[in-house]
Amino acid sequence: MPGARAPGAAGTRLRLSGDLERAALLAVADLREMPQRTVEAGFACGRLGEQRHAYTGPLLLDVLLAAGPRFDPVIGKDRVRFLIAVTGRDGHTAVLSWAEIDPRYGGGVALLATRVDGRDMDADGPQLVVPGDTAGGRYVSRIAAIWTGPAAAAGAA
Ligand SMILES: Nc1nc2c(c(=O)[nH]1)N[C@H]1C(S)=C(S)[C@@H](COP(=O)(O)O)O[C@H]1N2
Ligand SMILES: [Mo]
Repeated sequence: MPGARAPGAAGTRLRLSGDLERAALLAVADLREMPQRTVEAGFACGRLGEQRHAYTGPLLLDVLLAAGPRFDPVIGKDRVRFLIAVTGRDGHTAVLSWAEIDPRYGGGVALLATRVDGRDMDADGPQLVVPGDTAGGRYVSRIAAIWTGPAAAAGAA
């Protein structure tokens, strides 16, 4: 999956790292090869007013599972240690928990959008879309990096 893209796409690849079997550099085109979901979602934005768009992309959960998170797949509670941090090119970072998007726990939807209202985002990089959020803070645009790993790696006991 990583490494196959044209040189022009290199600048918009996101770095997927953390406690994973297969860390990856992913272009928007790589994300588009995964099963896509379209959701309508919106958030209140101080600067732009109410935003509402149709976002298309793979589930964040599927992207992370494809990278092989190193929790015990059999012991269901082992995964609740995991955090997910999504960072934009400008450094803006939003955190989710693994349980929040795992169907056995919160089951929330989170997408890595590759299209907004039908427009490809290859040049900008993907955007995190959390349809359950009514505020804009976690709709991280121009994603540069995603890290997932246990809370202990982030300094928690
Ligand atoms: N990369 C990045 N994405 C971001 C933000 C940001 O500062 N950086 N701000 C968030 C917030 S708070 C809102 S309301 C929306 C719209 O913010 P904007 O004014 O930066 O477009 O983008 C979200 N995504
Ligand atoms: Mo915002």
